[in-house]
Amino acid sequence: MKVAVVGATGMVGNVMLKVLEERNFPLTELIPVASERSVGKKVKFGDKEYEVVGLETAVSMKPEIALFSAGGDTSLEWAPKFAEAGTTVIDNSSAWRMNPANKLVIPEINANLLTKEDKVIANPNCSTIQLLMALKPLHDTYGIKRVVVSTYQSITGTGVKAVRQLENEYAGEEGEMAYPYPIHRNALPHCDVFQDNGYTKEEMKLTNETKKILGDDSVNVTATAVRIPVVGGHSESVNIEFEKDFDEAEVRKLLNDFPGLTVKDNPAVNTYPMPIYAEGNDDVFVGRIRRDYSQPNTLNMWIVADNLRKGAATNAVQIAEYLMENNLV
Ligand code: A2P
Ligand code: 11C
Repeated sequence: MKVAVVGATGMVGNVMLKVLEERNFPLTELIPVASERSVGKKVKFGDKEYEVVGLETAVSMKPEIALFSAGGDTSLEWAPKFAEAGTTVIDNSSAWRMNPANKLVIPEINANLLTKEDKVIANPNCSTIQLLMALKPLHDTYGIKRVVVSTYQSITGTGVKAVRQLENEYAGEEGEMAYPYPIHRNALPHCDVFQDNGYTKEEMKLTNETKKILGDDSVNVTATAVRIPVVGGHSESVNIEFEKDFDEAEVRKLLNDFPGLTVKDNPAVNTYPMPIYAEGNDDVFVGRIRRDYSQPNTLNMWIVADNLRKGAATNAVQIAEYLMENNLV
């Protein structure tokens, strides 16, 4: 299988290469792709080095699969060109996610929707993926009415520029700003851009992508997305109101039995998920599971995942694996 990684020199692209290697993805050829600035640079993969090529060259090499993480504009312009050449694109940007013609896929939840005709497949937003991994088994059992989620998001979600901003501020040095305010010793209730309705685009991704992935417009999500000076993962405080009442022990079992989810929850010994432990893991971690006594049929929990892994690279590679295993490319 010939695979292109578009954005191979970036934060997510780097992790895509690592995940492809770790999971022994059956590559016959790797095509690392980046902007013209990076053409000719070398990228290490296994014990080999590969030369970065530009987009035009990559299309002409006709890879079977292209994993894209080079921003929405690059995806909008180039995903159709790859698709036209017969390549199946798995796109990590927000460009195609809400387009009715494109599938929005978390393999554990809805990979069964994929067909050979899907040439541009969207990878959901990182904060949506980890939320939905925990919501899905509970929605199937108790029916979700409403979710209130507050996120605590890693600066790595913004990219290399944000990591540099924090490093500069930590060192007391001046530098380029990724955010409108300092991020060191701060919390910004602001991820992605503000929309006319007063919510940020990141918050609306949580609302809209959830309905599409669950295939259920009746699930209401309201979100506040916050950037904090953390690397390693996104955390989410989640309050869920169900149609039916639940049993707490059953909730834990449903979560633990769901592939890719790990329950880490033992307050007696201070066990709960945290980004420093989620970092580098492909699983989504759930803890602080407890009934909300302020209203019926309502649960609180805390969800943490490495946003560059299950939130981006791992989910994309899992989609590629599914396509391959089911002869869809
Ligand atoms: P480059 O390193 O050449 O700029 P991040 O999100 O970490 O900033 O990474 C973005 C990734 O997307 C990088 O690999 C970057 O390549 C790539 N990229 C950005 N703009 C383009 C473009 N116009 N064409 C191709 N790749 C791009
Ligand atoms: C963040 N979720 O942490 C973003 C990063 O829509 O794919 C990815 C943005 C997106 O800010």
